[in-house]
Amino acid sequence: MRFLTIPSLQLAVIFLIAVVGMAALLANAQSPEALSFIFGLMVLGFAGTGLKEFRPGAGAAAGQGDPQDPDTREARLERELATIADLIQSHLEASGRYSHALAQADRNLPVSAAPEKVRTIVGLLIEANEKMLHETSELSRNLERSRLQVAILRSNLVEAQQIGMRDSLTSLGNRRSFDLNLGKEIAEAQVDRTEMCLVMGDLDHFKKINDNFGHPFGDRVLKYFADLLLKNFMEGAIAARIGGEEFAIILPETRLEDAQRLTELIRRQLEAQQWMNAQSGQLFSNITASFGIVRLGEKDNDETLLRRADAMLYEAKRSGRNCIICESAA
Ligand code: GH3
Ligand code: MG
Ligand code: MG
Repeated sequence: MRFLTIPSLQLAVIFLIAVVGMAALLANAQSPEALSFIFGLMVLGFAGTGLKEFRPGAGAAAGQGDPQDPDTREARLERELATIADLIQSHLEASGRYSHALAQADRNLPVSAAPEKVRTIVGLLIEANEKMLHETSELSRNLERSRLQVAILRSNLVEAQQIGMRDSLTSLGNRRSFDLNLGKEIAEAQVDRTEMCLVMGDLDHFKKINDNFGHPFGDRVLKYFADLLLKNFMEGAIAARIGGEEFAIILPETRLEDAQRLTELIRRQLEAQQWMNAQSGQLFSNITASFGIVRLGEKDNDETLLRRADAMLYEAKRSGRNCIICESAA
């Protein structure tokens, strides 16, 4: 077999190198592995924003423990992200080695290369390309595994955050969720110029109830009271347990008269509820609660509104308990 003249041979080999290189790039770009690699980069971006959302500080506040602890969800997520970063780094290094092999082949190709030498160089190039393809598919598998891990860890974190906002006994929002909601609802009501009320309720002589009937019975009363709040306040109301036997209900788009009417329904149902003394089997029905209600003013903020609602509740206790004091009537 005759070979081409020397300048044409050189051109042909350079062309061959370019074709092999392009083929490798195209193979990589069109293969699912390459897409997975790009997807992996997206995962890194997505996970990066996730980290912003789940600041270790916020996680710890939500009861998820010390982020330095190797077993926390944040720590596991960070380890997984570090693995992804390492995988991408190793892929970049492999790409660098591949480019280097191509450049080397180009340099090693003398102007008057013998056919044998050309064949060897092309063989080396094919080998480098195969190695590159193998490493890319390995990377793709590892990235997919990491992507799944990140998705699981992320969903666990969201769940943990939600649990951190809920009171485990009553399933109402806790103090933390109440504080967040109150600021948000006040801002919305002031921008939209809608009415908003805040109700604070506290079970009367609850310490005595615990002392007389035991803590588990007290817990039952707390749950019952929380259910009353959920049943009676309309959709949109945000009820929270903000202390031991203290509750707060944010009522967006609600007039003071309506807030008072609904609270009165709750007060009466609690007062009328029959309970059984587990020891004696006797029925009794004197478990009650006191309430304070305020309406949001133009200049109110969460602190002033809460302070005034607390003052109304205090007034209700002072007035003999089992009653509601509205700010306007105070
Ligand atoms: P007042 O009418 O003035 O509100 O009197 P009170 O006895 O209800 O108020 P006090 O603050 O003296 O007592 C509150 C009690 O609530 C004391 C505490 O043991 C009880 N408590 C707080 N958290 C829980 C809980 O999760 N379960 C039970 N069973 N009791 C709780
Ligand atoms: Mg009380
Ligand atoms: Mg109290």
